[in-house]
Amino acid sequence: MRFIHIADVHLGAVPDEGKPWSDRRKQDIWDTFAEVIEVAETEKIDFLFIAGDLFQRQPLLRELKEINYLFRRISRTKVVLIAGNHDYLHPKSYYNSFQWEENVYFIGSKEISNISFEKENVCIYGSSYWQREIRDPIYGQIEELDTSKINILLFHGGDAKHIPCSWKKLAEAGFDYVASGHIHQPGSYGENRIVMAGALQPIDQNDTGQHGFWMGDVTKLGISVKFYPVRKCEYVHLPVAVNGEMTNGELIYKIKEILSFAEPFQIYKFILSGKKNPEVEFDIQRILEMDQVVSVVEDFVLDYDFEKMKETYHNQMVGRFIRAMENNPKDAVAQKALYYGVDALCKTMR
Ligand SMILES: [Mn+2]
Repeated sequence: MRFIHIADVHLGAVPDEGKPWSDRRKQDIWDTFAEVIEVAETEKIDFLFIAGDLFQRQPLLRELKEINYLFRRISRTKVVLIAGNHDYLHPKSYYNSFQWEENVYFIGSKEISNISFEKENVCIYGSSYWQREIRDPIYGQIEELDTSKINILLFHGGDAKHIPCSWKKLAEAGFDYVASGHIHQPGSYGENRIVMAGALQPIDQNDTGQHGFWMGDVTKLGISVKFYPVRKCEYVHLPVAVNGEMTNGELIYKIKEILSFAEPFQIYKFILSGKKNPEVEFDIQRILEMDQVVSVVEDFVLDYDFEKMKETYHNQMVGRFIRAMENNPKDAVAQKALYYGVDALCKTMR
């Protein structure tokens, strides 16, 4: 049985709001979903699994109609989906009353239930969110499986507030494939029997690395499944070393040079670390206005000459503070406290 597995599409999300590329990213999310639908058609896929959070929030009726139209285009493919914590089954959710195409199977039960497909000898288990958080694990709910069938579980969660689970325990439950969602980084466990799809496209700047969909083949003899990246956008977190000699112009030059080698689909978060001369002002706003820069983290300390300051400000607060801090253990926390303290005191003197 051939399948495609996606999760966390988050249709309706507006990534990097306020940035010039935000609208394009919003549209990319819809376009990528439509592209997956086309792949399902050309690859003659039997099952499309959507493991929760298809929508960023409660879906609008017209949005459900849009995706139902896409599902109609792949009438040979059976679409099985569950609601996640973002698009959970609120009492007023349009999910509750929507008339899906015949090839669409929405598993809306609170507890784990299953749908059997006799012809394909497949049994698909799953449950939906009825609220934003579920703190109970699911193991007690999984009944004994009919091992003559290909058993599949659609699962959304994996952190403390969203159905906590251990992959090891889940692997022991005996499913031929567990199609998971919620964690936005893709990954697999237990010889690909358990796959976390990852967000189809990154939803915010913390969704670093590659994103895409999984396509595979599962039989009673085993599973083969592969990740297919869709490279419309990739967030990169890049540390940039600064030092006490560095001027603002040098930093700007360095950032521009990095960006000149960037792939067009990359968006950067720069983490400035190291030491900065207290006299130098970095123009962070200018960096933030560059193309392909979403944020800048100032993670450096100011480069003070503490020995010299001890002498110069011997009888003043700064001098006394530096001497007092010398009694602390020489660890990273004490170092930071020293820098922050001196910095605060120097600001009052300027
Ligand atoms: Mn989720």
